Amino acid sequence: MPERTLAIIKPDAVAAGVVGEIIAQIQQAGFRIRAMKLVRLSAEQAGAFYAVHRERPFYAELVRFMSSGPVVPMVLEKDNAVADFRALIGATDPAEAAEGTIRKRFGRSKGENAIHGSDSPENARVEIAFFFAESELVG
Ligand code: 3AN
Repeated sequence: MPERTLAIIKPDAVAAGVVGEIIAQIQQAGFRIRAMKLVRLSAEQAGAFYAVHRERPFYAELVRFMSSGPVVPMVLEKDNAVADFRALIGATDPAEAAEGTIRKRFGRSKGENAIHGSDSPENARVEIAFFFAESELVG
């Protein structure tokens, strides 16, 4: 069975109006979208999603940013989805991301870097359950 990962198009990219371009790149790279929605996270929800980072110096800024506007979480499916999606999005810092990656194309800074991707299959399962009920996964 193909692997699943969680992607989130972040508030900077939604505000910039590049959701369509990012989805096109994801689909052209061979990922199937199994679930997707537009949501505005509360600070509490953003804080819970990024709880593993709560000791990091950028945590408060990360929570503020991720709750600053709508985001587009989606469940993506493909063989090797977690690693392949991390490659498609590029390094955390857009300045260091490889040419053609989503963060290189659309990210502005380490914080406002356009898109999130799960970093392991285990975290993907937890992150998918954070946003979607099993009944919302289709196709
Ligand atoms: P990635 O999303 O590439 O796995 P992590 O897990 O190190 O990166 O960090 C989680 C999120 O925290 C990043 N996507 C980014 O938005 C934010 N972040 C990471 N480092 C910084 C930083 N130095 N300053 C501001 N935000 C950061």
